[in-house]
Amino acid sequence: MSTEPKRYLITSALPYANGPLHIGHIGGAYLNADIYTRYLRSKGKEVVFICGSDEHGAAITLRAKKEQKSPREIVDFYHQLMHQSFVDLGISFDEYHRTSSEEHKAMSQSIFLELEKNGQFEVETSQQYFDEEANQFLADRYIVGTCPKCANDKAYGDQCEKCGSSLSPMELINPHSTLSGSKPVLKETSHWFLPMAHHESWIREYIQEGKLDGLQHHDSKEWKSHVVGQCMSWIDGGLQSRAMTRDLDWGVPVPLAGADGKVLYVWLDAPIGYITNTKVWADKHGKNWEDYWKSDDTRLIHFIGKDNIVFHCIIFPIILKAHGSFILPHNVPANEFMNLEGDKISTSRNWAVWLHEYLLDFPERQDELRYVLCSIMPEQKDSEFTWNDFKDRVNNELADILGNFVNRVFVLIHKYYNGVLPELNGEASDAEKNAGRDAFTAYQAVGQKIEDYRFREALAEAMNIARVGNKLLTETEPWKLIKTDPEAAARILHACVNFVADAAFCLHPFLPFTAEKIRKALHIEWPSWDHLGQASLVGSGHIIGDLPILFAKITDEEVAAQVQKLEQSKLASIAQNKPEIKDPIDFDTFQKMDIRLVKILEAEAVPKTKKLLKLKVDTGVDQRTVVSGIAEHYAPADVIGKTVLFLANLAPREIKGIKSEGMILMAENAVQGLSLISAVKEMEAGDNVK
Ligand code: B3M
Ligand code: ZN
Repeated sequence: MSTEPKRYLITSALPYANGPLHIGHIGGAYLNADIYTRYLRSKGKEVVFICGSDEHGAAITLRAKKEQKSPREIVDFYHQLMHQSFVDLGISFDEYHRTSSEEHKAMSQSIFLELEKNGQFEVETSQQYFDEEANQFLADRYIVGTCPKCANDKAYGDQCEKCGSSLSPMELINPHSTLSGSKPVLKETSHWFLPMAHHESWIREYIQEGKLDGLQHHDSKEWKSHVVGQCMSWIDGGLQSRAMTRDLDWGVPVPLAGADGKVLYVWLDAPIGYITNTKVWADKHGKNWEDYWKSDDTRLIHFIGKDNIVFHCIIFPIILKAHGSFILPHNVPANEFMNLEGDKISTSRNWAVWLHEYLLDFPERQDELRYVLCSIMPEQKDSEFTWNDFKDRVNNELADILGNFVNRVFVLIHKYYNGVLPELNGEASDAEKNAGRDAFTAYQAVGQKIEDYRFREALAEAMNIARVGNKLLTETEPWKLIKTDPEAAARILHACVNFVADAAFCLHPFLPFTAEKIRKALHIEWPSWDHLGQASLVGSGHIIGDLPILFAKITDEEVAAQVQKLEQSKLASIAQNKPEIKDPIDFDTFQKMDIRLVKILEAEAVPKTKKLLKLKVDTGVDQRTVVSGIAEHYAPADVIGKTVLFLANLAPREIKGIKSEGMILMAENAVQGLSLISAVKEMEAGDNVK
């Protein structure tokens, strides 16, 4: 369906109201959607941009429990914080509502009832874990046990975060409730299941071929390959029935008799939030929400992160189609993940750059963050944010290329023409013609790249307009020509002020604050996107104003302060997240371990490995070889001569072809990494530890 739609409905994933927003969220599903929407608005399209807080599910109740607050207090706090941060960053939602609202309860219940009426659910009775002390059924996340795949003893009922396996609570070994710590019992409960397998054939065609009901719906080649790939492997793995209700006391109540204590599954209610929030917006603006959700000439696009792909490409479309009257997404341009300073962003470990903190630490510098996050957006693969890179991009690109160009042009026009744009006379030189052509090519590319969801390249093209202008100034030196060939100087500065306007215009979806400053200083209005290039934005006789400072450089001190803040948060999280004491063992088991001090006699790196050192140690009774994974923390020379803790009777293992007898014992945390352990008094190799 490549025909022009009548209107666009753009959504960004509804963030859970269980914590603040971080840069990974922004680069994943909000900044790209905002750029896309601002671009469409500038083309004069009818577009509505919808988001809101996702306020249900175990994500919320778990947070509430941790903070000893009610779920309501949690969502009220984070809804407000997130909404304000979005506004402050210039993410231009038309509506930001919430799923704990009355409007949403009404919308999601009515959709549930319609599905129920259409016979789309199968009610199944099954055994589920129940906590007798807390007197409630346990959501998957409330059950912890040992992972059957990797033996991690802190695996959750839905997933093991250590090995990444997705699990069901029944698979956990030795499950216990996180509410009371007790061992849960199995108890019978009924739920409304969506039999997804019934929908397999059309959903496969929809994803793989872009067809719906035999008609071309979208071009699946326009979908990102990682999105299609993830969906197909899910479909190929067999679509399982999924419960659309839960036994929980926080959520949208199931609107049926006999369903007391049951709520809608959060992944049923949350995407319906897009619909509710569209209706909330439409009601405020005298529009009909159904035009946006039930009319084939609407183009629906979901911006999300890769962890939400199957929900938006498979489960929600099945719900929409099963309901009968809704349209399906035209595209779901999911992004991958953004890492931070060499590590995964993690809310629980507090390893993140929090948006509200950035906005406080760098007031009025939203566009700097928008610029960098767009430049490193994880469109096709995971990417990484570092503060040094942030500094380099702001200083070397925003300040030195864009800021410098705009500033030079304003200074020269004020200096030579008192701010009044000169007349055009004489024949343009090749340099001028080339610059005009290059700028035109660049701004045509910006729009095309945005439409292709290639926001990094689109931004680079927009910046190229400033590069073209800088190059023209450097090549032609109008400050010299002003004496020898004033007509040429006038033409060049005339062209350059228009490059400033064009660059600012093309950058406005990306850098709305900066573009607005430039627009105001130029005393112009923006054209429609499609009119750009047809006529100059700034003509002879036009008077320009004063330019405020666009970008201040990021200093080394600012970078150091941010890096230090991250390190401190890591320290604090280490203090909070000490490993729990393991299950008891008896004294005999302990006695079986031969722990002693050994002296390291020799050490060398194991070739072709990064982590391993081959050590020769003196155990007091023999000398032996042991391979130890400490090479990233200790150089060979640093360990020779040290007397350290050792487990001597670990069964020998072969590591990289070397027979390793025993194990050097080490302390570990996330800041120091690994540390050898020595005795407090002067002791000797072979001394027993008990
Ligand atoms: N709240 C998951 C997330 O924040 C979920 C998205 C809902 S979109 C309808 O990653
Ligand atoms: Zn595991």
